[in-house]
Amino acid sequence: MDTQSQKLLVTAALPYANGPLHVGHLAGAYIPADVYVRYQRLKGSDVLFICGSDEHGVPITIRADREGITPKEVVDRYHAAISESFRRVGLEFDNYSRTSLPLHHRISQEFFLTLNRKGFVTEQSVQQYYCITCGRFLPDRYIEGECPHCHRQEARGDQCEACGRWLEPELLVSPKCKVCGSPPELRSTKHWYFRLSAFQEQLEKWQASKSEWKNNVREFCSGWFQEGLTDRPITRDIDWGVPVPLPDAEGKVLYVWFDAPIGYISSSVEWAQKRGEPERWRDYWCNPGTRLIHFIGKDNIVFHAI
Ligand code: B3M
Ligand code: ZN
Repeated sequence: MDTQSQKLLVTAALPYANGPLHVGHLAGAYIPADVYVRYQRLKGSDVLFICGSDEHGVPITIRADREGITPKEVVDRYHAAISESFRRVGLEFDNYSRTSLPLHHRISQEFFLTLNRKGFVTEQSVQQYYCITCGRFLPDRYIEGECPHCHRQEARGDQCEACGRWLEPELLVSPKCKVCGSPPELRSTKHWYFRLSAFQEQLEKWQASKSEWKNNVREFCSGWFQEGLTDRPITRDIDWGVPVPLPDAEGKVLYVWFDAPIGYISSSVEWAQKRGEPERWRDYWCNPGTRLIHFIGKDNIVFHAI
């Protein structure tokens, strides 16, 4: 291909705005991405380099609760600090956005509504822990208890950090609300699920065509395909995030891993708007000749590759 006209869309994982950047983040994803972008530009490639702060998710609300401030105050503080770190290191994104922007909320909601209209979202009733003292449903990370495998005491509802096993909150022995320490009770609530299972065949074929992907990424995906893709809940009962755009969804927000990858797109749209060429993002995102390259940490493989 003529490298002069090659369009490259390069993204670097959106850092969580719940703490400062450290050297590991810079060395692992951001500096390699920046080096790659500079190299491609020297070669004459047409590159759009996109990033932004990931401002939703339970780690942010947990920090806010712990410090007695609002999630908005948490993300304002760390978005500013992270942006400043990137500036001082000399990292130059074409756009550094943030997922709390109304633009990002609107685009994420459009994705949800399109999937819903096409029948890829289903509503399900589930049993979930509820804290009576705090008066709310508890996301997985708000629950702690004894790990059923290694018996460590403060295992989290989603994972035990001592033995590394993935958990479900209902598996914890003597679960407790992480905020107030009371034992929660199971209540029924409803959530919306993305029908990932419907895409197994299509995704498997697509992945098989990506011979240039790194081996560890391909193997990781193959493992998921072998186990079989299952439908995933894409909503949460917290009051910080992108509201679920349906009339009967009071108090529900989109799961952070549903909206965060859309952040790459909304950051590109914001870039185009700032240039006064609001449709320009389509030259990259809607062009079948574009190469999309993600710089990410290994914990993020599944959310980018599948
Ligand atoms: N906010 C970073 C992390 O898992 C996560 C990346 C989102 S990329 C769309 O540490
Ligand atoms: Zn509680």
